[in-house]
Amino acid sequence: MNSYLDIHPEVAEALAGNGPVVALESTIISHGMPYPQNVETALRVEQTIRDAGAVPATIAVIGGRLKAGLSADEIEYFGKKGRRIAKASRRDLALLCARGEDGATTVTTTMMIAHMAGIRIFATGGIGGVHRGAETTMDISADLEELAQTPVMVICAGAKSILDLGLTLEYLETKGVPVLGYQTSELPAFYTRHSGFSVDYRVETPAELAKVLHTSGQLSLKGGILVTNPIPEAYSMPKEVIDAAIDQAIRESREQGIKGKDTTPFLLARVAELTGGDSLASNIELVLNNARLAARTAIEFAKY
Ligand code: PSU
Ligand code: MN
Repeated sequence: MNSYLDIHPEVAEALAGNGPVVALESTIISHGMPYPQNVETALRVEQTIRDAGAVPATIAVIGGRLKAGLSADEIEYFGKKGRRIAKASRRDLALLCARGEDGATTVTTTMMIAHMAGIRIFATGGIGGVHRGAETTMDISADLEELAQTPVMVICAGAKSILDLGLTLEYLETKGVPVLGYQTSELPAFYTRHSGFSVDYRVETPAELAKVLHTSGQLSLKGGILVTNPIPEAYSMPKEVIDAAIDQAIRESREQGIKGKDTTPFLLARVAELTGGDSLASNIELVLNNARLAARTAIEFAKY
């Protein structure tokens, strides 16, 4: 086993007994939501997974160690430090470990560390993708490359339209990543249930998701599987409101010359500010919803 990896005892015990485990990312805590809602949400997400009968493993880099499973104090630390913690993508891991530094794991690095630990299912809010204007900026999230090469099922609420959803789907197709819709044929767009784009396959139950993941392993396919789970109707936001905020945030990011790894956190924070507390409440609910589906899927997967 990787000598930089620390698996939390509760997680290690579950994995040793082939029990259900769900990985969670830490960038959503440090960069995705404001303090203290980020810490409250991270702890509620863990509790939701436990209540459903699975074990949560929040993933992060702390002092150069790759952590699969955090204590409540470590989650508090990430939430309080917020955007002062480095956002860690694939290119950053060796540097952070060599220097003994902290890093908040994105979808990319959470998938990597989950895979090192032997965790197959990961719940989050939204993934990175092909940004609008990528035909000139070439801003394409490393998340898509990781989905192409790491065999973890990522359960999200689709992608925000800060991205070009059509190009994101094209990229995933090129890379051989199946995009599944949970009880929907339409790709959900994070705050809203609708995007106008189709998913590759509609799946009805956690048992079916688990079977697809198991089968992918049986076939020795190297990549991941993307599951898109629409936000519950009661918490979804009016499309016009969210679209207007996203358009304004993108305009401001261009005016201010925001680039590279700062783009996504800038847009997320600005959209949240422009839409007030509404988008934060929706964001929290969709993450809880994804955690529940991931826990139920992990329980089905543990039967294989
Ligand atoms: N999209 C969201 N919420 C998030 C992220 C994206 O709706 O919190 C975070 C995730 O950690 C994701 C990362 O992996 O941003 C993508 O960043 P980039 O676009 O720089 O690859
Ligand atoms: Mn980028």
